[in-house]
Amino acid sequence: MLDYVLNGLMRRYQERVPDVAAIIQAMINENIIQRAEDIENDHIAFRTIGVPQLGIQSFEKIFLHYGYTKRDPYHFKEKKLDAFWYAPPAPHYPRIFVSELRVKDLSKEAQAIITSYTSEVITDPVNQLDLNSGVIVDNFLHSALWRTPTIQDYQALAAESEYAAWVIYNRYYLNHFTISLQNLPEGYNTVADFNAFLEKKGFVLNNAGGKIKTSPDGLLLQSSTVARMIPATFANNETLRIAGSYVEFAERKVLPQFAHLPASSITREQRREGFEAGNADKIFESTYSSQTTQKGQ
Ligand code: OOG
Ligand code: NI
Repeated sequence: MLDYVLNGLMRRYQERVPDVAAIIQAMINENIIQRAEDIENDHIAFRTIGVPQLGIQSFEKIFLHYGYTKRDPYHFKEKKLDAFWYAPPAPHYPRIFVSELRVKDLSKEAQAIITSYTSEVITDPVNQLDLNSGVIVDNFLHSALWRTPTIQDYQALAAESEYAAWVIYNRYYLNHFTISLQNLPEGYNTVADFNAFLEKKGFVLNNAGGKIKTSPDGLLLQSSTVARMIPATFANNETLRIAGSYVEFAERKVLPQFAHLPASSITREQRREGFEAGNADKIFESTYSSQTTQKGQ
C-alpha cells in the first residue's frame, strides 16, 4: 500500500515538475548515479489548510496508518504555519514533513475566501477512505477536494499568504522530494558541492537566507530549487502561470558521538535526524514570488 501510494505521488510529481527528470538525468550523465532508483529520498513534503475537518490532523491519518510515527512540531509565526515531521516505518522509506496554514491568524477576508472553498468538505474526508486500498488513497491525494479556485481568489490570497494561494490551487500534490547527498560520490556529497553542480547545469536555487540552509548544530544542511512557473487552469477556464513544486537537497552529517567511526560503516541512525525550523522557514519560500521571479527562471 505504502509503496503504491508513494509511487503514485512521485509519478505525478515528475510529470508536473520538469526539474525532477532533468536533475535525475544530469546526475546520470555525470555518473553520480547509474539509475533513478539509486537516489535516496530523504523526505517528501505536503501542505495543508488548518480548518477543523482538514489540516494535519486529517492528513496525517493516512501515513500513521502506514506505520509512520509522529515526531517533532515546528512553528513559523511570520508565515502563519505549523508543521510536524513523521519517521518512516522502515529506513528505506522517506521521512514526511507536513505543514498546515494557521487560517485563524489570517485576515477576515482571507479566511472567508479559504472557507468558501474548504466548507465544501463537510466532514473529515480521510475518515471516509479505506486506507488499506492503495488505489483509493492514491486517487484521494490527487482529487479535487473543493471547486477550482478563481484567479481573483488565488491572487487575493497570494497577497496575504503565498502558502495559502499555493495550497488552495495545488491541494495535496507533492510539494517536493529531497535528494539525500551524504552517500553520493565524493565531489557531490555535500550541499556546497551539489549546489555548484546544479548551478553549472543551469538550475536556479532558492537564495532566501543564502543558498545553503544550515541548522545551528551545523549537522543538517539543505538547499532547494526555485519552483518553476507552470500554466494552471482556473475557474471559467482562465489560465495563469503559477508556482508549481520544487526539488530539495539534504546533507545529514554524522552525530559527534559517532564521528570517529569509519565513514563506510555509518548508518542512518548515526546521522542528524529531524528537521530545523530556521532552514524550513526559508525553504518554504521556494514557491514564493520573491524566489520564482529570480533571474534565470
Ligand atoms: C516545506 C518547507 C520545509 C524542510 O525540509 O524543512 C521543508 C514546504 O515548502 O512546504 O521542506
Ligand atoms: Ni523539505
